[in-house]
Amino acid sequence: MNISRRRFGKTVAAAAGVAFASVSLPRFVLAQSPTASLLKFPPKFLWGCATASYQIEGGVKEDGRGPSVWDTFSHTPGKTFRGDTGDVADDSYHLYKEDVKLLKDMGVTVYRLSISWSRIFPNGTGQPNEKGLAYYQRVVDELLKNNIAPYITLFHWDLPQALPGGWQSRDTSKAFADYAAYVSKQLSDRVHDFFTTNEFVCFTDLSYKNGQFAPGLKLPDKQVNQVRHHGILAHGLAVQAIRANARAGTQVGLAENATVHVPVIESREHIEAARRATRERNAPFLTAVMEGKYTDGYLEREGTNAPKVEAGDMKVIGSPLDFVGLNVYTPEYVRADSSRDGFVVVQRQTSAPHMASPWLYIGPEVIYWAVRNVSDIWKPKALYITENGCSADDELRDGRVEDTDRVMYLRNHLTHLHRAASEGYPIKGYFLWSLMDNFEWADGYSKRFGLHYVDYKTQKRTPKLSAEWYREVIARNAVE
Ligand code: PNW
Repeated sequence: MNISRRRFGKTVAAAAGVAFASVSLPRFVLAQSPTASLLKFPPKFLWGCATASYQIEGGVKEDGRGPSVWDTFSHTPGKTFRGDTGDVADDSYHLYKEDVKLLKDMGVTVYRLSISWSRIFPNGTGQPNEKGLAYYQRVVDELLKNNIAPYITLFHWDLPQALPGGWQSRDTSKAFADYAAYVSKQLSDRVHDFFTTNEFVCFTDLSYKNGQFAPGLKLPDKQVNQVRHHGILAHGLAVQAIRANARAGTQVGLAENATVHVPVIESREHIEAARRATRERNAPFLTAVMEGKYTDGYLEREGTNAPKVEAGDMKVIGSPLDFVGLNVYTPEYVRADSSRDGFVVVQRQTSAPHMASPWLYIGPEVIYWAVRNVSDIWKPKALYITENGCSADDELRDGRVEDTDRVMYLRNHLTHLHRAASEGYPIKGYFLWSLMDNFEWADGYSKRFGLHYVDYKTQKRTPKLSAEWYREVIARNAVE
């Protein structure tokens, strides 16, 4: 039986009460007692880190890699901070053994990395490039040698530039399925877990509607909805392609940054409002994937701008998954109201605290509600936190980075994740974003999310205080 955190707390308090009554120990003894202060995770809980190909690899012209939309975009003046590009990034293309060692030193047992599609298919389709595949085989083998299980994301935004029309074209969804089929066939002898796509909203809306990510377009709503449809269709087709081509037992899911709705007060009406908001406000993405249909609300709202859907698409999109991965960063607060939707998203206070990235508002309960809302609505078999972490103004002083603010951020999030685990939600593991500082997309190298500080001039990696802290968490399987 799962004992809830609250009940656990009461039990501990009661036991402590007895101890206090008989020997009247000073209070701080309780605070230092390991059993009273440690929040233990389930015995087989998986602790990991996450990265993405274009953000860490560099080696963009190496071994026959074709260009991706992010090469083109980052080399276009004005698109990224100070014109930063992923040409070199962390040079993990060459330094991957060192990076595996960083993982090993922290004691992580799972690592989420992504594959650059254009290393494998330089033109997006056609003949595979064996040298590109060989790189990932080397990385995977190095991980396995160190008892770290690779979890592979097939698409983390670095779309092959050569694909005509990018995600505006339905053919791109099919090309993605072919690529997924090939990679999963080649790697599933050593890789057990695959994620299809990472964060639909980022490679659709942010890329084709807001223009802040590659390819930097600002299309009208109707075309954006079609791009979104091609994104989720690509995911569904890839799920089927992996099931048809990978070794039996291969596990498939996706990594999605669903908008997370937190009830303003934990009461029944607001909890229900947050649930309704989760379904409706993720309608073009996770809701469609989990339900195999667009909600009536979405179709009504979009009207004539709704995407063109071909027969069979929604069934493909709703292909059953083995797990759902959630990238969790920032909360939206919701309250119940009497409107037709039954919820209202509360405007953020101007005083709401955030980390170094201005969008990264802090609300650690977000991770609990991410797991709970998704579980309560769709009952996935298993869940992972596929990303969680933060940017901070890290500075190397006397060889150290004392990122106490990142530790604060992480500690609080893990406390709320612990609550989800102790209430019995099927949360299997946690991938911290990120192993090391890297190319933070349009923000270039100006924002650092790593547990390891990277000196981009020398490529030296230095563990931050947070890496030391994470190692303790993993060793104890608990957060303090
Ligand atoms: C995720 N936002 O992206 C990505 O999966 C990572 O590649 C990225 O480095 C990480 O989070 C940190 O940003 C996001 O503006 C990018 O809300 C932007 C947003 C959210 C997530």
